[in-house]
Amino acid sequence: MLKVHHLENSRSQRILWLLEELGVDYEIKCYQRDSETMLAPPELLEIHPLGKSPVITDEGTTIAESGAIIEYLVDNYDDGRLLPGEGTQERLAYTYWLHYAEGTFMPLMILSLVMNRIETAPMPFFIKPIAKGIVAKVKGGYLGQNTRRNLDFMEMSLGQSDWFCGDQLTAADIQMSYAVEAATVRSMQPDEYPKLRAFLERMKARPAYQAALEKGGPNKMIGSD
Ligand SMILES: N[C@@H](CCC(=O)N[C@@H](CS)C(=O)NCC(=O)O)C(=O)O
Repeated sequence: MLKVHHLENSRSQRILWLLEELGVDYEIKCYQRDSETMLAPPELLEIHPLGKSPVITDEGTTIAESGAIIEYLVDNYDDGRLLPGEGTQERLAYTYWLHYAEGTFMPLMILSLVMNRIETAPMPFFIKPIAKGIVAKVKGGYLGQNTRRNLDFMEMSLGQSDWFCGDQLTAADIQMSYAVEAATVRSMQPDEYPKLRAFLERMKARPAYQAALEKGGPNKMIGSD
């Protein structure tokens, strides 16, 4: 049976959500993060050389990287509901958002997480002003400007439609969900980006999303405390 190697509080939540939307039977093997470093446990290295999650195994094949997993699952198990038709504008948008989430936006969210961590890390008092100065420079320059530009773009792209590729949920929305959730805790003020927030509310209201949460356990976004 298809197995999801699921790391707590991680991107693999969206793979569970996709499998629930597709109605595929699967089993979950859960892994806990190291409570100090937040890294995945070494057992995940036995599944894939990078030791990251998500990873799935299906019919003797191991597949890592969310985008590749999503493409594999849609190719093999979708009946056409979560993938726009070939040659359409929606299909172009689908390909774009599927790659954009991890290729463009998540690196900004990781840098954001690192900067937030440096700001609050315990360190000798005489180092603190230097560290804070570096963080302020990064946040005020490259990180802040690029994050804002990307969030504005994502908000604008939702336009009048419910999902990133139009009025139908696609697997690209499932890929985007983790990126938008990460932004809410790392980069957005509570009163900003109403369309992105409404997107997350629509996601949470879906029975398949709730079923995935029930099976995978609570999913707390890292960077939310
Ligand atoms: N781009 C990869 C990122 C994979 C990734 O970084 N996963 C995180 C969980 S959200 C992880 O395994 N972190 C634990 C670690 O790096 O040890 C994907 O989308 O699959």
